[in-house]
Amino acid sequence: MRTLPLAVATWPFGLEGVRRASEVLSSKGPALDAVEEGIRAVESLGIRSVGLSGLPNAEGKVELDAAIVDGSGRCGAVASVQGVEHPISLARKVMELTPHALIVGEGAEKFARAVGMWREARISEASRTEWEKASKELKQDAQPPSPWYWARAYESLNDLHDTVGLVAQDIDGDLAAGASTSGLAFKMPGRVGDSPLVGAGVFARNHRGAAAATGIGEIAIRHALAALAVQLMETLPAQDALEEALLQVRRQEGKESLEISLVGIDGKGNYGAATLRKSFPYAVWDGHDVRMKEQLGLRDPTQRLYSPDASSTS
Ligand code: SD4
Repeated sequence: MRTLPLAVATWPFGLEGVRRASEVLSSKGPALDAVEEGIRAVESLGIRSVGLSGLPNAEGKVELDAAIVDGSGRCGAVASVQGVEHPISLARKVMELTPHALIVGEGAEKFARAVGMWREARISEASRTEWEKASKELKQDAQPPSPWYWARAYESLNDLHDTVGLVAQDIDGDLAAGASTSGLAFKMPGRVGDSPLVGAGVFARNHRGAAAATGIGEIAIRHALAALAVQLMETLPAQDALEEALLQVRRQEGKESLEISLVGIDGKGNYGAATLRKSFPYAVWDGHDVRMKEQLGLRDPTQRLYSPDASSTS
């Protein structure tokens, strides 16, 4: 099958990722390379929610999560890893050089050293200042499982949108998905979100679809969200499948609005995005131009209000 190449990524910083992915795809590169290269571009931006510039955990350490999935069924991931500039590339090395799917913490750091990807873990000045401020507050009522502690971590999501999730389809119709994040700011040390968990934060199967999630990882984990969305793409176009997946989440969680969003591409080359927030900005390259789009939240549990406009599927 030959299709128009496509790349879709989460949040405004996703634009940079989609731009880089478009260069790879335009020169007939595979979707897997487009995902890795696109995410590397975002990891290099110096933002406070992806890469080494990300905000740290409750102990001031930047712990990174990332995964990459090839539509052929291969995958690799790293979690809670420190001192790695491009965790998405380390995830790809896990996929290509080891028989494993996920390596965490110190083991992932050892592996990073072995493949020349480790560097001394240093927190940026901006992140240190932010962490010092937060840790003073944390000390007042500090230890998990205090509800206040979690409130502080989740609060960070209000103005910091964390994960870069990127899905791509190449001219052969092959799909890939990936994600990279520093996770929730001031999280409990060792806490792992959805992004490095294949099926929760990312999933891809050729001919069926690819999806990536962003938001509160625990929600995506509870619902195996990316896998659910891709499963639904077997019978539904991307936009409907993503909305249906989030409607199921909303029904089961019993809450109208939740900090969780999805981007995806189905096997036929339609793309979409869905959210349980009020709105969700995402970036697209559809073979023509790179642009930002805004997806509005679902209106009520029985109805899809915001069906894709004519330009949101190709
Ligand atoms: C996590 N899903 O670690 C990530 C955070 C995120 O927008 O995507 N925030 O739970």
